Amino acid sequence: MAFFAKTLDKLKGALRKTAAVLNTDVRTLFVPGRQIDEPFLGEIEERLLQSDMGVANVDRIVGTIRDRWRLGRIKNADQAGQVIRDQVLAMLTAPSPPAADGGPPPRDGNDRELHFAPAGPTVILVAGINGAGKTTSIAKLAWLLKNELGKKVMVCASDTFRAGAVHQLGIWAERIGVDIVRHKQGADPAAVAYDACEAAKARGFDVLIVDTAGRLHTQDHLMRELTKIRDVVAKRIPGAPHEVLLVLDATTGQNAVLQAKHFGKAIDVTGIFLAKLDGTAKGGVVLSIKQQLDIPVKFIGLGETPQDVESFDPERFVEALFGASPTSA
Ligand SMILES: Nc1nc2c(ncn2[C@@H]2O[C@H](COP(=O)(O)OP(=O)(O)O)[C@@H](O)[C@H]2O)c(=O)[nH]1
Ligand SMILES: [Mg+2]
Repeated sequence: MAFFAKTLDKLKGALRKTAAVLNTDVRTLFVPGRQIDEPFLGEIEERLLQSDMGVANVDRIVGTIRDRWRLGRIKNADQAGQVIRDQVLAMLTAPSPPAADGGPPPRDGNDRELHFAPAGPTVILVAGINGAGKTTSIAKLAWLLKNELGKKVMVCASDTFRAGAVHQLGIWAERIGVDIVRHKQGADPAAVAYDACEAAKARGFDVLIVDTAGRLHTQDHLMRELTKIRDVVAKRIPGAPHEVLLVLDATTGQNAVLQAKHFGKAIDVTGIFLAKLDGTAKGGVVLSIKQQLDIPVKFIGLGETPQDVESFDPERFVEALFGASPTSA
């Protein structure tokens, strides 16, 4: 299926702060010829923790380096760097654990595809907390689907809560050249979604992307509102919503992981749009998401314009962070 990518330099630029923590700064430990010792392992551990990849992942990586060092299989800092790189890639692509009854995993954390309806409009429901980057990420998706896949895209302004939200989506829709269904601020968000579904069907749209108000999992009435929107689209369009994308703000690191846990309990999240990966040193959070939630990260946001987006690809991610594998060079 479609895979969207910018140049590797663009991705590298966006990830440079995370890379600085994970790699460049680690590299400063990597004085040529520096040998591995316990203080070195301590410094590595601290760096990795700073990237917000999560304690369990850090323990595993540092543990692997320590084991190989004690066995005499690796000796110097460069070899340790190679282990970090390989471990990060292995963790990001690890198969999902099987279900308790031995069946297939309930969700495939490596399924990074965007799933389309076999016929009729595909509905993508977008959720997240205030300011996570939902509306901007919708602009990105609309841009990609229209320009890269030639889809007929409609957006739905179901964030009727925040002042200016309908207007903000309207501006993006106009700039990108996609249709929008909107009511006034304060309108019932499910009613807007209802109208959007009818319009998308009647007018033969390929994709309908539904913006929603920011909410916290603790706001029961707002979580119910979200499930109401989901139920409305499910009744109007078979199989909808085909994707429920949770937008997370990468700059919030471990907090983003917590939010995802809570949202995941309230609504069946099919994928994560990890926004604001540019300009944060907490890019290691993709590892936490993988390890703690196993919800696939499908897209990453790399800036504020609709073009600043790409599909998440673990190999590209690792290459952007650590450079090409020295063994393959
Ligand atoms: N640097 C950067 N900023 C982003 C990204 N995505 C969203 N933003 C900014 O985050 C802020 C909140 O975005 P918005 O889409 O309004 O969030 P919403 O409340 O979840 O709809 C805005 O200033 C956006 O420009 C991203 O990928 N990178
Ligand atoms: Mg918004």
